[in-house]
Amino acid sequence: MKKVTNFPWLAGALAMGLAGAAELAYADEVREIEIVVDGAYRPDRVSVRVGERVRLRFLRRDPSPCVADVVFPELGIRRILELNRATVVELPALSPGEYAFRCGMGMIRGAIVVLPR
Ligand SMILES: [Cu+2]
Repeated sequence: MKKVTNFPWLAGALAMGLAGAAELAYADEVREIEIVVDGAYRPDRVSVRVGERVRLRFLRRDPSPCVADVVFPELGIRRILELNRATVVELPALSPGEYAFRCGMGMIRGAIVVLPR
């Protein structure tokens, strides 16, 4: 028999059954969601599932200094958004609930909604 050690994922899949392996692959995937910043956040509500790995890409099209930073108050995250650039915010593992994000002055707002599995 050939070396199975070259394919640890295959050995793992056989050991845990294919359903379990599919679940594992899903957990390793990162879902990237683009949010365009142009007078508002579009979309301004993003739903995710508990356990889902999520990366937000804020694409700032709006030159107003109002939107120059984005803040997630409950998560202790603040990022400067450069104009016409994507700024990535990787979300930590979150419990079900709603987590606000807003511009530095709180004038435009959005929310991440974490749904239970
Ligand atoms: Cu603002």
